Amino acid sequence: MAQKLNVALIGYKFMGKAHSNAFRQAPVFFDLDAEPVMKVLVGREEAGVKAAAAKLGWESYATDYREVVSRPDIDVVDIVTGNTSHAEIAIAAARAGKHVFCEKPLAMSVSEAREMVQAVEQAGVKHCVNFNYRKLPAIQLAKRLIDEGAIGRIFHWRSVYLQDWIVDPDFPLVWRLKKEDAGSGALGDLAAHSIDLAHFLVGDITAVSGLMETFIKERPIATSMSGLEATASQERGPVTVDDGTLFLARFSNGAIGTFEATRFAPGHRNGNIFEINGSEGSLAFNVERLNELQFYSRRDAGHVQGFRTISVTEGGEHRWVDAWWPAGHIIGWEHSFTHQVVDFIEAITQDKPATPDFRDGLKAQLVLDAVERSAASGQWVTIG
Ligand code: SOE
Repeated sequence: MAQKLNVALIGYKFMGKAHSNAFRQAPVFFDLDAEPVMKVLVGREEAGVKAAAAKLGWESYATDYREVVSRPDIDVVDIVTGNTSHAEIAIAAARAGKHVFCEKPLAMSVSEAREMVQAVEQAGVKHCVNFNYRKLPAIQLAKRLIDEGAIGRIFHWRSVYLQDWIVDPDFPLVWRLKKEDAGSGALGDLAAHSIDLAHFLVGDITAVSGLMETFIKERPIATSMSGLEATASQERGPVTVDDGTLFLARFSNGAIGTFEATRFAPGHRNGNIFEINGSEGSLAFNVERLNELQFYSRRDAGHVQGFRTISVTEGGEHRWVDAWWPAGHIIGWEHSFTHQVVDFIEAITQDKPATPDFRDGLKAQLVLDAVERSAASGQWVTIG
């Protein structure tokens, strides 16, 4: 592994921890053509970024991303900042000739996402948006089964993405609940994942009819946030994003879909769940059981027909698992980030497109935008 790829990670909180872990694990478990070097961690607050760099294993830290993205020794810029700065940083990094890896949702708006696509394509750098659930072995198996025709012609996509971390009305008003900081709420944070999975597994979404609701209109203003925990002050402020969003969708191949995303589903911590029904069978998945894929085949003999649970842990059969543990020795949520890093490094070293890339990010952004417009107007919105 002669080649080295020096990485700069911009942002160091929840996602910073997940991405740092992925860069650390990737060369340990996978045989890569290039070694990612955790060169510099960037954050605006010096004490915080310094402590995070030491804890997460970065060689150094910096407080200004502008100086870092133009450094000649940096090859890859990974962006895990709040959504408002994705575009600015990604465009600066692309213009400086760096490969760009960015958290989801790609941008705050369709126009920002378009500018980002233009910048990376003009610069000729590799680009990737971290819709990490694609990088689970079960999702890759679902894709393979669909491509092999195992479920036939797809009729239905049915997804729910259920969380409950803000159901308490006194949960603080964190950045994720402010439109100016997050873009949208459950829609951009959660439904964006379902949209990307639907694009990957079913096909392009062409029209949507949406409904968005904010149940708790005001909350105590947050003073700090760590992961999905936060502390608050006495002062209150308005919630300006959706707490829950539902939408109907049409796909270009004739399939129809329903999507639900909410942070108000008590008991569901991270229920990224979907089912796909086709002429020959069905597939079902729940991220809280991410080592399993449910498959029903109409081709099975009648006396054994029923959903089967496939343990997606067989080396040689299921993607990426060879690199980890023997069959049945399950993997977790964080592994999807490592797989994304592995694929991104391969895209760079083998000069092939990364997946999902900024165009996929833009495609998801177009749907997010269409859902918001549809919810505001009460009309179906077509995606061009
Ligand atoms: C919080 O809602 C969150 O961490 C999202 O931001 C992630 O994208 C999702 O994968 C899990 O939940």
